[in-house]
Amino acid sequence: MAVLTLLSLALFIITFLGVNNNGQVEASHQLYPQFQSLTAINVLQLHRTAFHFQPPQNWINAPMYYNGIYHFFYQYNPKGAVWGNIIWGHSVSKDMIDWKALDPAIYPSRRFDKNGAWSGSATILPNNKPIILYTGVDPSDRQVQNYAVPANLSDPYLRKWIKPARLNPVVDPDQGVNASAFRDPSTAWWLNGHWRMAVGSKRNHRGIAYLYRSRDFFHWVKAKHPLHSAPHTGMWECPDFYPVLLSGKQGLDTSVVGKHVKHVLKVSLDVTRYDYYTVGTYLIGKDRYVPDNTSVDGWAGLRYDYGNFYASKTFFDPAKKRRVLWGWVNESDSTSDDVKKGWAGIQAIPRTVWLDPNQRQLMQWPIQELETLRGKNVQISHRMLKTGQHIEVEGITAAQVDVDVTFFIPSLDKVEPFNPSWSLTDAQLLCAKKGSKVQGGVGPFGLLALASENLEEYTPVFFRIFKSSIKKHIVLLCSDARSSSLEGGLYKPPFAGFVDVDLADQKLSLRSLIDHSVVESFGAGGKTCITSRVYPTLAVLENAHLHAFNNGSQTIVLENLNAWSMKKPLMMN
Ligand SMILES: *[C@@H]1O[C@H](CO)[C@@H](O)[C@H](O)[C@H]1NC(C)=O
Ligand SMILES: *[C@@H]1O[C@H](CO)[C@@H](O)[C@H](O)[C@H]1NC(C)=O
Ligand SMILES: *[C@@H]1O[C@H](CO)[C@@H](O)[C@H](O)[C@H]1NC(C)=O
Ligand SMILES: *[C@@H]1O[C@H](CO)[C@@H](O)[C@H](O)[C@H]1NC(C)=O
Ligand SMILES: *[C@H]1O[C@@H](CO)[C@H](O)[C@@H](O)[C@@H]1NC(C)=O
Repeated sequence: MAVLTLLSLALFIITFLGVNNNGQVEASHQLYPQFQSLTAINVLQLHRTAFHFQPPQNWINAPMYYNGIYHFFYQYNPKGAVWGNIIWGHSVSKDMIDWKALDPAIYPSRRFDKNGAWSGSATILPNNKPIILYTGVDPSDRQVQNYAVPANLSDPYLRKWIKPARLNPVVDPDQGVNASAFRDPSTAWWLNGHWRMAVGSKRNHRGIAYLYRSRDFFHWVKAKHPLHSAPHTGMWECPDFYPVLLSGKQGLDTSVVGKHVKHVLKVSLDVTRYDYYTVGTYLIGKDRYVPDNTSVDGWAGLRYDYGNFYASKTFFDPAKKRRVLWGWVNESDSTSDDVKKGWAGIQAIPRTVWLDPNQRQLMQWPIQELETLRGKNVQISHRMLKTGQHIEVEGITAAQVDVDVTFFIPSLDKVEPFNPSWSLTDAQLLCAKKGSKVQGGVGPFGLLALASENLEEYTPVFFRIFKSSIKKHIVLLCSDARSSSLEGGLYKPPFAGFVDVDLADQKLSLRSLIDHSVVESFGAGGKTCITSRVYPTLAVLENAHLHAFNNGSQTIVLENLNAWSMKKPLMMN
């Protein structure tokens, strides 16, 4: 029992590689041997984000907490801005805002990780000792699970990690496990005298989270049944399994079970490159997880974020009693652009996650610490937004801003019908069709981020409301990158998600964190989140503008808008 009060240190590390049976490394990402080890000479600053975490240069993708310090371990290429030479970069912070980079924590050095030190997670053992489980690639190119421990627990930054030869690897892929698709051990949880962890895998097209049990953390035995699996979902990367309270925003240690909680299983689906989750029940007797019948299990399921957001992990932060989600946001430009920029990949702003009172989905909100970066504030209240009207938010740094707005919808009479032939599982298709330019009934209304002076470039983030026979109202949130840049050769998708709200109060809120080349948005208080990467050519630095707009036939009231110019945190390298 004492263990339940001990805390899990979550460490989030990601793996993007597979190794095929010919022993050839095969990445989900393309490999670029010609660029892999080029040293970036110039780090281009134009689209570089200011308040989102990124290492000084090069390609990153992943994130931890222990004894008052937040640790972030990430898959990092020290030699170039494309995937390759992957080691565990390590940065530390007291608030997840200001960061200090340390020497790499883990890099290939032993037989059991000779060909790669990929993602993993951390757990805090009962004596308050952190331990990392990670995937190593051995000389036969098999994916094995290893452990690493801090060399000196008195060092508050846990700078040095050791990988004892004794007992490593702790898990070998057994008969029946595909050794080329067996990675990303989760944070372990303690239950009935055993530690448990999930490891991502697949068999044919079935995605699998294998379950392993151990008494001592070093000798692991595969359970007869996986924790969960689902057909036609492909490889499951970075499985994350944790409890959430039925009500309230407080987070829970990973080992908590009981009638007062539900469980969440998140998997990163390698085939679609999005992070999906289900809300469900952990059947303790059977040691299996079963999604609720309100959660779709697969590609049409709920996503943490409907934009660029992958390989995320959560951790329980005991200091603030919250569960924090951190995801990796890749670039939407080309590999050669990344080489020119000298950097690629940022982290989304860490988000507090909790169960929506409707118990069907999670809620997400930027950690409160972000607000310490808020500088100059501009407020606009009670303004009408008629059809076609824009209101510019002046006096803030529109390229680096936190904006939070509440719209009031005076009438829902003009809501446009939802054509039954449209897909209720593919919001992006609907956003592509309807966009911000096609006039609607109620909506499109929302924000125009990173807009150039004459609107040659802009990224609209907006709502559109439909009515249908199935459900009274269908609310769509879009973050449409199609007009974001005059530059060609970029990935400019009209990202979108549905928002599960009843509109009884006739209000919809939207918060966007705009940071040069990223627009990270939270619809309806964090019910639906979308992160877009955009690379304007005109709407840069002081030439970027921010507007609220309405292109629906129904007048909308901009009830309250607050925008804050954002300061740049310290990211010491
Ligand atoms: C461990 O870390 C502490 C605090 O930084 C330091 O004083 C001590 O010398 C370190 N011990 C070793 C063996 O490095
Ligand atoms: C094992 O995984 C690899 C990598 O994804 C895949 O190429 C291979 O087909 C899988 N083997 C089997 C038997 O499913
Ligand atoms: C879903 O599950 C709940 C109980 O968990 C049950 O009451 C309900 O009837 C189920 N709905 C469907 C459509 O199966
Ligand atoms: C609003 O609609 C008009 C007419 O279609 C279009 O020209 C304009 O670009 C739209 N505004 C936005 C923000 O998309
Ligand atoms: C991010 O980049 C875009 C454009 O290249 C790809 O389409 C996405 O699949 C990719 N996302 C991830 C998680 O790798």
